[in-house]
Amino acid sequence: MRADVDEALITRIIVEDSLRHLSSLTELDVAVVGAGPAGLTVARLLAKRGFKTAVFERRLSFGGGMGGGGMQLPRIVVEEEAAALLAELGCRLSRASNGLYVADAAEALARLAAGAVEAGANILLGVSVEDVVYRGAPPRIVGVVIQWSSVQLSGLHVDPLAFKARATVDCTGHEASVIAVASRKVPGLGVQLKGEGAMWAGEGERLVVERSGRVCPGLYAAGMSVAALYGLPRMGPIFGGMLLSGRKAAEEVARDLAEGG
Ligand code: 48F
Repeated sequence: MRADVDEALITRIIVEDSLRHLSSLTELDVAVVGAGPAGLTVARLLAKRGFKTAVFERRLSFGGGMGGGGMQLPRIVVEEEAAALLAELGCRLSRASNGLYVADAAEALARLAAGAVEAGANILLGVSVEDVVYRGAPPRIVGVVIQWSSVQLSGLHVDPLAFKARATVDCTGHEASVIAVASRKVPGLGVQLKGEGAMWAGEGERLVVERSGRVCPGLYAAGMSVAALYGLPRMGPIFGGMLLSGRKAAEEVARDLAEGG
């Protein structure tokens, strides 16, 4: 190990490379907000199709609610159709019963994150989306306003930066925080956030997939933000709906972008 590594050089490498990287992302095809199971799936599938994709994640870690398994028991459950999505990433699953499969929560989120990165998605950790960028009447969402999460937590007033995107996908889970801010600050979108319903796992899984996709021009939803938007039942620690919702939203985004939307 070399003992003469220069501190200023380390700083310069980090600053120059980070700025180059961030500059290259200011005009995206797809901005995914939230690196939970839905967001990582959306990002992987769209990056794989060649769309320039970035994921903005408020925390310094991947996985959203997946790491917590079921009340911190380190297992998640998925239905057969979604098990295939994890299996294609190399995730080990065991058949349980009634068409359900069980996987290790940490392994599942690690595979989802690695899959997104390998597909070419850029994941930015510690970055919160606090607002949207819009244009026109009727309005269209054309990007996200971001801030370091640490600055948000500090309470300091620091003006944020904006990244443009042809499509923004709210994958922020139970909060639906992008949809919440868009509905509040751009009333012309006509979007109303209902808040998620109480638990009914099977119905929640079915409906969350069915309703995933376009919310209004430029804005899409996947995962629990769909349940929050439309008042659908929650489903707890079964994650197949999150993966299949991500796939459905990715397909809609890809179709709209291919049509020039
Ligand atoms: O909560 P989360 O895992 O959402 P999801 O992908 O999956 C939901 C399940 O985990 C579970 C469930 C169903 O099985 O009920 O809860 O829909 O991941 C959401 C991620 O978004 C981040 C948050 O830190 C989390 O990692 N996030 C939330 N708001 C913002 C954000 C924001 N404004 N900016 C950036 N990241």
